[in-house]
Amino acid sequence: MTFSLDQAGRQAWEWLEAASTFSETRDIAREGVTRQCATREHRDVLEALTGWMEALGMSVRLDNAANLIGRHASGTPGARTLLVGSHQDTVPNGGKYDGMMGVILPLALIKYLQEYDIALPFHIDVVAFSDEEGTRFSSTLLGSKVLAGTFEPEMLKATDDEGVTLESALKAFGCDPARIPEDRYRPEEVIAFLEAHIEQGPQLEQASLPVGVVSAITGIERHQITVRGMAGHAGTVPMSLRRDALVGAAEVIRHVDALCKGTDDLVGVVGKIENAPNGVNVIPQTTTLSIELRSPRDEVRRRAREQLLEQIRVSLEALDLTFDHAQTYEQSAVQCSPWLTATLEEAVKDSGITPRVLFSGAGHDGLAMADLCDISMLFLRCREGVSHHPSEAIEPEDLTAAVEVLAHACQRLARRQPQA
Ligand code: HGY
Ligand code: MN
Ligand code: MN
Repeated sequence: MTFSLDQAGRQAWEWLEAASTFSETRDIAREGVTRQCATREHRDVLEALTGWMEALGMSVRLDNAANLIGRHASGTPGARTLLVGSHQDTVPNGGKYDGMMGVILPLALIKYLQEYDIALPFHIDVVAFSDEEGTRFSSTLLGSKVLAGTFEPEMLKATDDEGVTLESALKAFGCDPARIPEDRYRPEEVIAFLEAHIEQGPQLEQASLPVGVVSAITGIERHQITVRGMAGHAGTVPMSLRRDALVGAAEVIRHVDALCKGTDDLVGVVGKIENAPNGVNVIPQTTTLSIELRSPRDEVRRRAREQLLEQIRVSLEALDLTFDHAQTYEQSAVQCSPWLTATLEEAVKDSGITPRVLFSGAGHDGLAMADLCDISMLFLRCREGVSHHPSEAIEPEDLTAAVEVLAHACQRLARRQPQA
């Protein structure tokens, strides 16, 4: 009984359904999936992945940043490695496919390659990165930075909402964070990094295409602003004397929205806000909010940052409010490698699909992996472009198409390898 591409697609679907059950939230349909770095849910999903990988004859290891790495070994002496994979973690109440689909699809591919005795002159390492979203520890791209050798040790001091440090969480997970530097890959051993991921946008669905190929990944920066005013009795302080931090925060939010709506190639959001003392009858004293700016052009994003900070300063001064500002993250935009993107385009054509090249407004592990090796991405259509939401959905048959494209891509990569 052969294992057809359709069966590979169905196998991926079943594995994804099973993986989605490892979630803090129980009612997945209504609440989505919540699985954060170095948690019980993370451990449980790695246990399942390990079982599926070992059943495929893969060797499996956990590195010191809780990345799970399964190797489909090549018999070619001195073989280099094709890295594939994505992140196991989700945003709170996220979808079933953002991240995990990029881990599962390569497993279905490997099962298909084995069934048809398609031997490759390179190893395939499938990686479930421990943390990409950075939800628990504000440690965006933690897992991929470790493999790329760009992990900053001070990240280990980051704490979650309960004050648990990343370092202690990794130790409790069975890792030795002090040895993280040993987990980097050496550039000379790696052919490239390929990530399959849902588009998280509407273009492929609008074009009625199951897959697309990525040309570049957006640059991202994040800031934290704390607006400081003066708490007081909401009934007795005259309006003209109030120093209301939340009114100041409203000005910040308005500036972010107006600037991004008025600037091409720029998007932004105030995603998190904390207000204190947050009493129904108390004038707010401090309001802390996150600001995120994204652009495919770093100079646009940086110019917008300067404009925004000046607008915030002027507005808060006029309200007799002070503020603290810290930039908490910056990641430059990354171009995918043209040769690898072209290889994926050819593989899409080999699969009988019209190639579509698109830009990613979402960040991905490729942003970090680009410091190690050439990268590119295969996007899959997602329903109405919805992501970071419980209703994130894909078409099962698109998994079949993606396995076929990845199989053609591997065979094209094999033909490119120098003969041993
Ligand atoms: O934020 C992003 O774009 C990604 O989902 N981490
Ligand atoms: Mn995401
Ligand atoms: Mn993602």
